[in-house]
Amino acid sequence: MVIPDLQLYYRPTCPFCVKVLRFMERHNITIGLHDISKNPDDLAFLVSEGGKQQVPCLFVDGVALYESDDIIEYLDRAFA
Ligand SMILES: N[C@@H](CCC(=O)N[C@@H](CS)C(=O)NCC(=O)O)C(=O)O
Repeated sequence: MVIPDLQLYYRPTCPFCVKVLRFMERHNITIGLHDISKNPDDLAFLVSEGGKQQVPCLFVDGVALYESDDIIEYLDRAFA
């Protein structure tokens, strides 16, 4: 499987984000990371392209995937 462009938007204080980040760490998964609490441009991008400011949000080739369980399931399949 060709891995598409993957960009994770998150907040370090969000437990759902921490769950996704821990999963990535355990599986040595490295993708683009965007802390929306640090970068207003990232927050603006998340809202304009994703449609809401909920985190975590994984952009898969520019398409927003919300929900931590769905993100983990996607990463699990993509990197298995
Ligand atoms: N069911 C979601 C919950 C995500 C969630 O509640 N995220 C909070 C931060 S911990 C959030 O972004 N709240 C702001 C919002 O929804 O606009 C998941 O598992 O990803």
